[in-house]
Amino acid sequence: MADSMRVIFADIAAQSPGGGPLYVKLKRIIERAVDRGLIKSGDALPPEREIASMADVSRVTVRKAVQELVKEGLLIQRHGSGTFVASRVKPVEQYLTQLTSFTEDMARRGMIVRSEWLDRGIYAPSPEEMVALGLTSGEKVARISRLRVANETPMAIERAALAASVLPRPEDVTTSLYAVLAASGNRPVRAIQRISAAILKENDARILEVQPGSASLNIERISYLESGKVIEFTRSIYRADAYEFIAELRLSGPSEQSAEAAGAVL
Ligand code: 16G
Repeated sequence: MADSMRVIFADIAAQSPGGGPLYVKLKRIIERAVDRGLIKSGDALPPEREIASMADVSRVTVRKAVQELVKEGLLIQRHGSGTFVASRVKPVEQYLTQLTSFTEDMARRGMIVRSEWLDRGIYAPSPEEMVALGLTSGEKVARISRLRVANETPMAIERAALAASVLPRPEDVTTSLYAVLAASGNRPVRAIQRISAAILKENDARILEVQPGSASLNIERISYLESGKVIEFTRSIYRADAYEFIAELRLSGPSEQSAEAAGAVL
């Protein structure tokens, strides 16, 4: 790794001929190395002083190039652990028409799914959970919070809450929550989703391996059983660069009729 880094950063003048500030040349060299896969997603960049010595430029030049690339999202900085190549993803296109689970969505695309547990247990519900899930006082809530990863790219943080009576043992969820719910006849058949834009704070950005301040799509899903009973209240934080939500829109019945009527008048 050290040798390949030396090759990448050696002789900036020869690798990036022409005029222009040195930091721009250094920036281009890092971009090219990432494009060619010489430095991969998740790889750490050598410390600033090492790059400065390999490239024979000042540390100020290195800092400026790195800062620009952090701003552009190619690199991320983690306090205390250094600078890394951000994980780059081709956005997943998600149609807002069917009630599917993360496992199903990703499997359909041939992606390999895994989750990292952030929290799992039975708790006293928050007032918001009590209202959303229609819990009575004394009832407990099962919470499962996971980082959802597809093809080794962190995609979303999902914090699901269900009545403890529905999911008495949260540890039963090993891969798919919806598979566990289906096994007990509690798989939701309908859901309402609210999607809003937000900016990632330090902690969630670190978990999702993006720079703090990056955009996210925050989704709140309330899912229902056929009977109308609420089964799941989930708040998710999706990386905005990893998802595109697509909805098909159609002219609705009444306006279609009024459009026809307008046509008749004309
Ligand atoms: C989806 C749902 C989430 C649900 C999860 C179950 C959205 C925004 N959220 O990610 O509410 O809990 O699927 O996935 O689509 P699983 O069955 O793979 O655990």
